[in-house]
Amino acid sequence: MKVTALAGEVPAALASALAARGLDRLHAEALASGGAPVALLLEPLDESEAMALVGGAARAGLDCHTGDGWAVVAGTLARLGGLSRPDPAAPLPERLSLALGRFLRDRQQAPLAWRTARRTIPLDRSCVVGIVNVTPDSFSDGGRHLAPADALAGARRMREAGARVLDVGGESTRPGAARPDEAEELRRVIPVVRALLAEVGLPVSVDTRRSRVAEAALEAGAEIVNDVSGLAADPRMAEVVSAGGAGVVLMHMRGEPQTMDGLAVYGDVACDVAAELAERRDRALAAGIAADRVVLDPGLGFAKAPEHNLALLDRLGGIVALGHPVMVGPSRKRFLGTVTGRPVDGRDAATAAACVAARMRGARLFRVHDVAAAVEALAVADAVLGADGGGA
Ligand code: PMM
Repeated sequence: MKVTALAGEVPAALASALAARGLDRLHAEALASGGAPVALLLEPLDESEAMALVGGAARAGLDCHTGDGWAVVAGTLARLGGLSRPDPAAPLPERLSLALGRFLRDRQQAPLAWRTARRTIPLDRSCVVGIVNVTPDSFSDGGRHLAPADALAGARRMREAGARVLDVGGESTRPGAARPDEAEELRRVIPVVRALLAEVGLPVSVDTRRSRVAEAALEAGAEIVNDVSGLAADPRMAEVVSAGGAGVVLMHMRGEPQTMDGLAVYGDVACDVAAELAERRDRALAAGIAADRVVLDPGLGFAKAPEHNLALLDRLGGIVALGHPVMVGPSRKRFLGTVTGRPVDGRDAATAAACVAARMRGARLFRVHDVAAAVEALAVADAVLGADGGGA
C-alpha cells in the first residue's frame, strides 16, 4: 500500500486527488471543503459552556482543550459543522451555538467581489491599489505627487502597470505626523480626485479620517472610503459612507497616528486585531453599511511593532474568516526594513514578497507604491493558487 500526504492547501489538494480519480469537479470540491482544517479559540466561556463544549467536541470527533475561561477546538470544517448542528439529546448553550453558527456563516461567505458606489470590483484575482499620496510629508513618497499634474502622471503609470484602484490621501499618517486642517486636506485631495477621474479612468478611493473630505470626494466621483481609523475618528463617517453607498476599507489601528506607537501592546496580536476589527465591522453594519461593501485591513505599521506585522501576515486567516475581502498595505514599511536592512526607497521587492505572503494567506487587495513589482509577483501567486482548479 502507498500512503500519499495530500499536503499544502488541504481542500485544493483533496479536490484534485478526488477529481483525478473520476469524481466530477463540483462534487470533489464539495467533499474536499469539509476537509479544511479549522482551529478555533473561544473566549470568554463560563464553566457550563466549557463543559458542554468538551462533550460536544468529543461526540463530533474534534480535539478540545480548555483552560480558565477559554477553549480551543480543532479538527475539520465538516466536524465543526457537526458540533454546531442542534443535538436535542445534548443541546449546546445558546451563546455558544450562536457564536459557532456565526463563525461558520461568515467563513462560508468568502466574497469574490467588492461593491462600491459605482461598480462591483471582481476579486477572483489579486487587486492592486496604487497609492497617490498628495502630502508633503508621507514617509516614503511625501511631496512626490503634491501637484495634480504630478499625481496624474504617477497614476497613469500605475494604470499601465496594472493597478485596478487608485487611493488618494491628503494626510500623512506616519507615526507622529502633524495633521493638516480640514480645509487644507480638502484643498489637497479634491482637485486630484477630479483630475484622476477625468484623465485616468480607474475607480478612486479616498484615504481620509474626515467625513467632510470623504463626502466631498464621493460627490466628486470617488467610490471608496479608506479610513485608517476604521470609522472611529469621525462620528459622521459611517453615515457618509452608508448614504453614499461607498465601498469602505476598515483598517485596524489603536489611538491616533501621534500616539499609536505606545499602544502596540498585545496579548496575542492576531486574535486581538481580528477581534477589534470584528467590532469595527459590527458597528459599520449597525450603521447601515452593507456587508458586501466592507473590506478589512490589519493596519500593518499602525500600532504594531515589527514582529506584530509579521505575525499578522502569517495569521491573516483569522481576519479572512470574518467573511470580507482583506486588504494589506505593507508598502515600504519599517518592518520590511527590519527584515531586509533596506532603506525606504529600496523596499519594493520586499513589498512584493509581503504581498505574495498575504495572498497565500487569503488577502485579495494590496495597497502599494510600486504597482509594477506587486502586479507581477501577484500574477505568479494567483497562477499558483489557481493551478489546482479552486484556488484560495
Ligand atoms: N497605510 C498607510 C496609509 N493608509 N490604508 C490602508 N487601508 N492600509 C494601510 O496599510 C495604510 C493605509 C500608510 O502608508 P503611506 O504613508 O505610504 O500611505
